[in-house]
Amino acid sequence: MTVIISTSLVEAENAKRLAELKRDYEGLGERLARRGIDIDAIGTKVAAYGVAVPSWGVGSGGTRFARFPGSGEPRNIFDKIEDCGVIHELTRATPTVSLHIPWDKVADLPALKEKGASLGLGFDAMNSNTFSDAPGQAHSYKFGSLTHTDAATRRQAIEHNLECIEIGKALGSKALTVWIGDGSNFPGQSNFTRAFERYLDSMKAIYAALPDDWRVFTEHKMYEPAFYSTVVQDWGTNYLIAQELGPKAFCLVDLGHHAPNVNIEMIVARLIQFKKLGGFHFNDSKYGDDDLDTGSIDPYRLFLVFNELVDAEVRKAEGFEPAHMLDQSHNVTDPIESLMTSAMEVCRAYAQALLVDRNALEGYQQDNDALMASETLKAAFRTDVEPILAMARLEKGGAIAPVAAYRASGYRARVAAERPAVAGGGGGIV
Ligand SMILES: [Mn+2]
Repeated sequence: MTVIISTSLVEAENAKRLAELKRDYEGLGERLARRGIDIDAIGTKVAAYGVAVPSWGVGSGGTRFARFPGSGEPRNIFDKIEDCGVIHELTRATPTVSLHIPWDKVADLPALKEKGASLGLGFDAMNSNTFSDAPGQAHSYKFGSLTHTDAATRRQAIEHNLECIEIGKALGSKALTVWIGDGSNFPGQSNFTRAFERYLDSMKAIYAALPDDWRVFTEHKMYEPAFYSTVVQDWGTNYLIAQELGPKAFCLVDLGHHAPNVNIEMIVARLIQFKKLGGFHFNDSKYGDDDLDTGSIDPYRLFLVFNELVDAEVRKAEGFEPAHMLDQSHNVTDPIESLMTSAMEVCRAYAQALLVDRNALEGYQQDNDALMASETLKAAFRTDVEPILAMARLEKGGAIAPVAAYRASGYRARVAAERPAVAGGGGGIV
């Protein structure tokens, strides 16, 4: 296994913090024991948890106004995989990478697979891109892709998704995520019913090529780039798609793809109940699809989503196997630091949700004790689980304080010297 950040540096960084961590862990263990919770059992579950890193997240993103590149940005997928390797080495919580095609297209797929394996990384869901035109493609997606009025354009978009499946097969991926930007900017521009019929026909052609052990995740998004109507605009349409396509089709929930104040955790519960929750794109938002760092704006909402996930996990809900991925765009931070912090926030929400006293909660629900039901969730959310997360990282060979260890390593300055700045890049909002 290749090590990017020196093991001795991580050990030296951990040594500075080990005594305090042990005291904090013991103290928390004692407090949790009083609530009837075994801290080691929580730690074991947290240690087994992983979230996929988006390959497109390790470069600086941008807005529709400008992109401000950082130093040492990855130039290609091999550089991106190394950055993802750093994130996993220090957090031990991101064992897989989710690729975006054609941004991450390479001629030598076995070399890419081998590169991932050398860093302990596997490949999560493949993401297709028919929301922008690739250089030299025959038909433009300006007016749509899988739902385009022109059959040849739809065919081209289908073929692209089939290619993503083939690339994924070579890398050991087991899922395809499809998000399209198709929609309209003017009332009357598009026939809602015809467009959705064309979408279903296109997706059926993609679904037919899906290997037996694969799943397809369709991702809804309320608006943008289309500003009047979007073909796959909400979870209701998404559920209809998954139903129409069949048992290998599931809905993907990107936390930023809803109207403000929508009860996302309730959508999650519904999709679990009807066995169609495929996975997540974790991020956070204030106004729209902001793609901010997970848990940076509303950590309580993230916790409430995980509360539903743990509820399903505890009762062993049938067909419950969601894929967990981050999907963020980093404009003002070092993407590696943002992704490490976000992965830890997801672990934190999971750990907090594991602390919910579910028997007590059920009793309060049964008795219509609204205040105590809410307080039961709050008691879990208010618990500082950092010692559990840090101990899990330490025991798996990671860093007690990943961002501090990363800064001490000088990795960014090192790659800045090796990687000349490139124009453009594959940062984006998806
Ligand atoms: Mn997304």
